Amino acid sequence: MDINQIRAQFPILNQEINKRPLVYFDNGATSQKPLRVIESISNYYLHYNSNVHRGVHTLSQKATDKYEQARQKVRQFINANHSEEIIFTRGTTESINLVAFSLSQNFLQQGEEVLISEMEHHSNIVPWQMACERTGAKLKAASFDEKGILNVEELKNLVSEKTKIVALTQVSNALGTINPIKEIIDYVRSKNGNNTLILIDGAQAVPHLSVDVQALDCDFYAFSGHKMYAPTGIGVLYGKKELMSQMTPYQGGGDMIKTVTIEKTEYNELPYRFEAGTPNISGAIALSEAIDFMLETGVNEIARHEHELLTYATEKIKTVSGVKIIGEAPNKAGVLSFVVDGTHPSDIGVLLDKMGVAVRTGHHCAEPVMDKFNIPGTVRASFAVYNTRQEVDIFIAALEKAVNLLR
Ligand code: 7TS
Repeated sequence: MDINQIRAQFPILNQEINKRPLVYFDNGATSQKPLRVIESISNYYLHYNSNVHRGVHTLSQKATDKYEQARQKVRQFINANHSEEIIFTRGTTESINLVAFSLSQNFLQQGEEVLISEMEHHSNIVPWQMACERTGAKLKAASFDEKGILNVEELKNLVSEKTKIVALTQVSNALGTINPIKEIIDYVRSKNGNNTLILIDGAQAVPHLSVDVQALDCDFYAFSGHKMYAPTGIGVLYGKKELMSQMTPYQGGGDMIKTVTIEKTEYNELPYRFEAGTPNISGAIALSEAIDFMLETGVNEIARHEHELLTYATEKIKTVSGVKIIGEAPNKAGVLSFVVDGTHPSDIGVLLDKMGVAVRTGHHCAEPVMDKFNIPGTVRASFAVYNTRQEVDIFIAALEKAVNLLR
């Protein structure tokens, strides 16, 4: 992998922040976009902007073709069986809300249970709390240990005949932990067959690992475009066809219907029954371009590079006095969360920014994780394909300076 050639594709990286070269380590929040992704959006608006699935005219047909080709691209990327199983959404949050809302209409019932973990992002907690409030079902959560490793045995013990839904993150955004989701899915299937539905939150996984939804045998898989080099406002819900075709639509409106009378509506087929209204057409097309970028770079190469940066940064940060890493699972994606004795994470974040280094500070929308460690938040450096060891060196030097200033 030629890192200079990769960096050249991300013009935004070539700038100074507070008179220092930008070091962008906030990829867990959102990644930067390569030029080809940005150009795919302007190309759409310059040459074939039009609404999809509606017009007989040439531009509308072209827009529709490109939008549907993007669906095919996503299908191949995660190895779904059918393109109807790919629903375009605004992102992971909307994908999970769609499933939680729809299942609370005609699947989940009083006395049944939804099982999550304590390391979920709020968007894989709150929609299930809402679904439980609507139905009278109960939310249960498996814990994790002081290293940030999911207590898999505890989770398995929480699976009973009452468990209707298991919703788990593949990679924790706050800890970096990669969970053994295949082992968990296999266990749930062996115990409850298809009676328990399984949703995987792949927001932090898809940008870093190759994903095969058929091999996983999950029922739903949710992810966001903007963390994998695509724009904001586009995301994906994968759902098994047999299931999704029986589920109640999440939103009503144009495109999701077959026929409408004032008295009654017949819903459209998949995937359209879950895509009410004009979708994010340019976003889907740009997501397809981002997938091409990832495939051409090599998903395994990206993972290897990020893992190398994580290992290097983890070693180096241990030399900074007072640093405690939050999340020390042996199997981690490129997330380095930490606190420093006697300092507040946001003070560190502000000082790092003054030295050109962008990190995220706070609870990372995972408050139960912070509660567990009894901390208000962490500083989080998270890596992407374009980051370098030199940037890690700059970050560590800046961190040392920040810590000295704050003490
Ligand atoms: N699930 C996980 C594991 C996430 O990390 C995020 C976003 C979401 C769901 C929600 O994704 P969205 O695209 O719908 O917002 N995580 C973060 C983060 O760590 N910093 O900013 C957003």
